[in-house]
Amino acid sequence: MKDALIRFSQTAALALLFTSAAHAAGGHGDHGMSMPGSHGGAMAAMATPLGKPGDAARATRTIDIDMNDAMRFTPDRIEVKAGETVRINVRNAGRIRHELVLGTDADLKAHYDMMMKDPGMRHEEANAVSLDAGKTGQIVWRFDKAGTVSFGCLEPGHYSAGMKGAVSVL
Ligand SMILES: [Cu+2]
Repeated sequence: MKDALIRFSQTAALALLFTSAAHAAGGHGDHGMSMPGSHGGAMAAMATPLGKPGDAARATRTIDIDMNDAMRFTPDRIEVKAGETVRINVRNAGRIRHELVLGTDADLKAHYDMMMKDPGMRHEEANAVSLDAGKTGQIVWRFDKAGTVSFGCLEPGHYSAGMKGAVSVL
């Protein structure tokens, strides 16, 4: 356990270093990063191509997505039509906690950095579902605009291991 904690601190320190380096490098300016401390609700309220929480009664279909301990979503690519409301039925097929958070890449990255510093954090917003082993949950979401909406598992170590996917809004 002590080893694990030390390893985690190192990982967190590395993540911080990387974040600082990325900020120092600058020159992006192509996306509005969430400000530190804005975790919780801010994502859904932001004006992005993300879309918004949907009305379950208007859901046109259900899309099943599995999460597993190989740090993968299955499927990791889904397609929806602009204006469509879908029910995303998420199942944790693994033995450890996973979550599915919908967002822009910038938001997911920013939230992931926060999760690395505060691993106990749980996502309870409408754009996320956090599940213990064997559990299922749902996100009902309305995808408003054509483009790509990302999703990822922000549990420490998962997103960076490639636990991510994308919704193509056509
Ligand atoms: Cu995960």
